[in-house]
Amino acid sequence: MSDHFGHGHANHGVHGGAQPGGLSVSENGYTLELDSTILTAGVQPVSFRVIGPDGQAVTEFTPEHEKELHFIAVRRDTAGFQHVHPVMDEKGTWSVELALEPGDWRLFADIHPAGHDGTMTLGIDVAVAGPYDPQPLPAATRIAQVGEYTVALDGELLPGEASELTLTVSRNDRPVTDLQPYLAAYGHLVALRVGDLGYLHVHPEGEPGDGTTAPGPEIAFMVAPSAGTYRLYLDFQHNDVVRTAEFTVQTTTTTPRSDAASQAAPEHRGHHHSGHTHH
Ligand SMILES: [Cu+2]
Repeated sequence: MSDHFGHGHANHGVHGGAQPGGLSVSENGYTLELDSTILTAGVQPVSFRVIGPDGQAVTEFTPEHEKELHFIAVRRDTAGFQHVHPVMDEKGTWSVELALEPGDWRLFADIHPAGHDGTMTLGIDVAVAGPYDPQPLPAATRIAQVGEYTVALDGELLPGEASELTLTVSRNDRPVTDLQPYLAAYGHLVALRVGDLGYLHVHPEGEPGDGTTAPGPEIAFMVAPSAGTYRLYLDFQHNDVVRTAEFTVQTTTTTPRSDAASQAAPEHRGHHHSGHTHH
């Protein structure tokens, strides 16, 4: 089974016009089914199943990044992000604890059902009872502070193109060069599109033990966004603690290329321009 994770990620899904995942509760014949979609505030167990094309709960998954299922919870206003790894029983029911505050939440299951060709992300809405105090979107920023750690974001999100982002981790103003592998990578980045929480597949460049990827301070990712604003959540591990750095980033609206140069667009990226007409 160890053959199945960490390989072939470099180009998978990274092309212009890729649709984000997580916008559907059912896709490719697989459906996310929660035991309850009305929850109370507080820390509580949440349980669910993935129903397969045969109508039965799926019990066989191909691990991706060491886990058979990655589960993301975020409130609709992008607060309260949690990336957790539920445990499955023999009948295919998954359980995990979430810390939920009142409001409308979106839950995502990032899966690769055995026998299906590739990964998919299913998303479902849940309502958490109680007085909801929706928060405005945090301002766009390229620096995130997490306790003693500072994470700096470099690179541009280019609409419809494979875009490289580099996150640089420092602690008390010193670069962190001994990041710990966490689920077969030095960092995991989740990108959610503001407005519909479209879930972007983000792929780390390089992995621990490949002979070229250093354990910090830089972690590189490839992502292919549509135009818009994104919330980015970076999970990284250092000193045995996993922390999450959060950013708000907009795609770049002006290209550095001149009109004259645009006829000879660089060929090293963006093979699949979306065909949208600008202006
Ligand atoms: Cu995960």
